Amino acid sequence: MESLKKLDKNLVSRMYEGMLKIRHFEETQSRVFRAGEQEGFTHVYLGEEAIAVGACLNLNPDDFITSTHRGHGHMIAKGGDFKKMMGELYGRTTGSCLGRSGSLHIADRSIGMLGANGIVGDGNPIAVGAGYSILLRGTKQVVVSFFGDGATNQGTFHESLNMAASFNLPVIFVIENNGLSCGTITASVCKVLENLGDRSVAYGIPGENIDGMDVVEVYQTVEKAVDRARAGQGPTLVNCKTFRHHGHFEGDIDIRDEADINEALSHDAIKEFEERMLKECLITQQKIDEEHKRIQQLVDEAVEFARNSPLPKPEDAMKFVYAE
Ligand SMILES: Cc1ncc(C[n+]2csc(CCOP(=O)(O)OP(=O)(O)O)c2C)c(N)n1
Repeated sequence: MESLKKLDKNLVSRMYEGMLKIRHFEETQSRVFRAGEQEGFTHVYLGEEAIAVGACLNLNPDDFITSTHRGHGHMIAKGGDFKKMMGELYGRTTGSCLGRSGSLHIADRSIGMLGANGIVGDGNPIAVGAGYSILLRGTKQVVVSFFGDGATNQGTFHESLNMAASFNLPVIFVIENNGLSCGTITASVCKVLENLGDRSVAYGIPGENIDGMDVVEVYQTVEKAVDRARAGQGPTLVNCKTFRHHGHFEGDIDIRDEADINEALSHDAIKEFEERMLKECLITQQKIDEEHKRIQQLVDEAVEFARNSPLPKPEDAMKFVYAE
């Protein structure tokens, strides 16, 4: 593992802050959702923080991301505002989609977050569309599409990679490979699960298989892919191995063995990053404790803001509906 001292100090602290923001937001989201404070479904990103943060730290505000049903972490990493996000999760008018999207379709165009998505594999064609628009407009923007290992067996994955490769589109396809697709162990339906990045060969583009629990490795791999994309050299596929802490959705039965979960939890991306920073004297335990507290307070304020925000009015239900 590379020394953190070789990296820009500001980058190291942004990596840490980004991961902590997702961790505290999602732990709180899990708690308030299970307490019955919100409607619908919610899938949290706990455990996978290093992927969204490592990837998005390479992006500019006008770059785009597409996301999945597990989208809160991506939105936070792209600069999502806690209050607008909690407002949305509570279905309030102060939410980033005015309370109409909830968790599964949360979006914020002002930060280039084109949307979480309830349809598995559907972020990829949207990313290709955004990439094509960049090509037509002749800008230097890029798109990062996040999706799970389960989504790599959807037709949309293959169609999207083929089109992005053929047109040299500036899209980085990032697989969040937690080895599970709801209650299906993905290895039982996919022979190349470990090295899903090798599927890039079929489309003539570069592919990487990396440790998605190491924010530095994710950052550096996506950095290369973003450089290629901005230089007009086309897409890259990045397979990040990771572990999700909770069951598929909040309230779901977890199909995994408790011993396996505990073993995986002992390699937590954030804890290991804190240990690395402490070992290299880049942070003190006191500062770590203060950071956890500071970020939890921001989340708590966002929850209070959302709880006190108005619900949409029934008579406004047809507003912003484009088709009848
Ligand atoms: C087209 C489609 N098929 C099935 C589902 C039901 N479904 C929701 S999430 C999911 C599993 C997705 O697994 P993966 O892509 O690996 O993402 P993860 O949940 O592991 O982050 C499935 C099958 C769906 N929402 N959309």
